[in-house]
Amino acid sequence: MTPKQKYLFDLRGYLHLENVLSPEELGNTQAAIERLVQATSDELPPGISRGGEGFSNGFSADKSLEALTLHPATWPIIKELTWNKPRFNRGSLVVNTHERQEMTPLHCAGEGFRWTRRYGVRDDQIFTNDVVAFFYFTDVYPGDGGLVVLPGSHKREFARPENLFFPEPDNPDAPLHPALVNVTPKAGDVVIITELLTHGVLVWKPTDRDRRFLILRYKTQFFQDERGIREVFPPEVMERLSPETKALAAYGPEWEEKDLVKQDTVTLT
Ligand SMILES: O=C(O)CCC(=O)C(=O)O
Ligand SMILES: [Fe+2]
Repeated sequence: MTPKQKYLFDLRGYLHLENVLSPEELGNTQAAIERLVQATSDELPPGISRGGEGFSNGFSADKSLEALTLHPATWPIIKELTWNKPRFNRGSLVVNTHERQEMTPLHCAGEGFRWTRRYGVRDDQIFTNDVVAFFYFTDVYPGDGGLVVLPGSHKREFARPENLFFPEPDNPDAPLHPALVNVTPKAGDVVIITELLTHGVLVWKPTDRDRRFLILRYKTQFFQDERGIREVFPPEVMERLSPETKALAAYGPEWEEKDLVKQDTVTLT
């Protein structure tokens, strides 16, 4: 990270990177997503299912999407934040439409299991064991809705008073609390957060456009959640992943560095 990125990520708990995808990357990923959206349930690649608002394991639908797990713009940041011990553990594709009328309430990692999810700084290095990269394929404009964050909340020390920020949770037209920021990425942008950051999702207002983005989640390679070590990708998904993605998704001990991490740029084979 540049000194400016480091300062802002530490201060606010998120980074908004603009124009990360090249026109070619954007075109290929948008086309792959459109194919998924148009597919009948029988036509979906094995291991991908429609659920909620999007596609579980959607990152594995096409190599253009899978390659984003190791994108040259985010890879150095993911490595840096996890102290060179990253493990990719989830990749859902979201298609957020006007049809869903309730907001996703503010939430963050660490509210229940406070001590397993960490954010901290030591020797000038930021560390977090819960990183999320949101890759956007459509534009978000102010007033559309979508992601809201509470900058700085990844360092909170007290429980958030209920209803402080959304006294009228069912009113989509209520003004946004001034402490909250509605992040408005454009197609090709990436937002990186530590999941320790308090965030939520406003109702998507446009009726003629949806919000399409990929959620790529990273932990440390030795992180175990409350349910212990689990294989997250079903075998039919694992089967079609490139060796580099499999290596990225692999567990490993705290004292070992993956070969992949030694590479500045990784190309899927
Ligand atoms: O829909 C969004 O922008 C955020 C979803 C979310 O809260 C998450 O993936 O952790
Ligand atoms: Fe979240």
